[in-house]
Amino acid sequence: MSKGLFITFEGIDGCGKSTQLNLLKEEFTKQGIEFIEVREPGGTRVGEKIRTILLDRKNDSMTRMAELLLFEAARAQITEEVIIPALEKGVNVICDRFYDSTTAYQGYANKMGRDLTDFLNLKATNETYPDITLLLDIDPETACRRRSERGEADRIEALGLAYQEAVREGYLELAKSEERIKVLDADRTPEAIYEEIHNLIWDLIS
Ligand code: T5A
Repeated sequence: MSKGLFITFEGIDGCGKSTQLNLLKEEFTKQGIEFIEVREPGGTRVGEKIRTILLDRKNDSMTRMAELLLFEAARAQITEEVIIPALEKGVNVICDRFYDSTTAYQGYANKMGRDLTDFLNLKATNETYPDITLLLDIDPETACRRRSERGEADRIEALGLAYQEAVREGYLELAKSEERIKVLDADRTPEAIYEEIHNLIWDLIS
């Protein structure tokens, strides 16, 4: 049996990942393509508890190392409990964020360093790599405007535009060295972005 396809969506907060992920889910469902959807941090009983701690604005004293290790703990749980078993059964996995988020947010923006984040990412995922990563690239002002229409910011969103700009730079730097990461201009209509995603995914499927 062939392994499932592992598809991840990445980008700064409010870049439109979830919107695109939903369009892909709709198309997979219509075409009878088997998949599961997961999100990070979260997606398991343990992971959702960790998510609550990570995003709670009251936890503003959380150290950078504690934050990094909590993201990796949630990732270790979902990779072993959900992602690897699904891929091994031949089921496609669509994931809203995976370890590239840690590289961009904790490694670059929080300056924890690539050596440390690469090491922890490999350990937490047991070297499980996405087949394709769709990086929705957008300027932080536009993303912030989109998000603000939705209500109060969580702990990480509340870090502001300069932080999101550093995250964006981290993602773009990372994309230069990773063939699997496809950089998409996210400042377009959802339909125009999705057309590009559709073509990339169907190239892989066929
Ligand atoms: N994090 C996560 C780390 O720091 N390290 C890690 O290792 C991991 C895994 C997760 C937070 O944790 C951080 C990153 C995050 O700060 P989250 O709640 O999952 O938090 O937040 P996000 O992943 O950022 O998800 P959001 O829901 O906030 O944003 P999305 O999914 O990027 O955006 P989406 O699709 O919900 O769209 C946002 C708004 O824009 C509109 C939508 O309708 C919506 O209102 N929109 C568009 N408008 C115009 N044109 C388009 N093309 C549009 N697309 C969407």
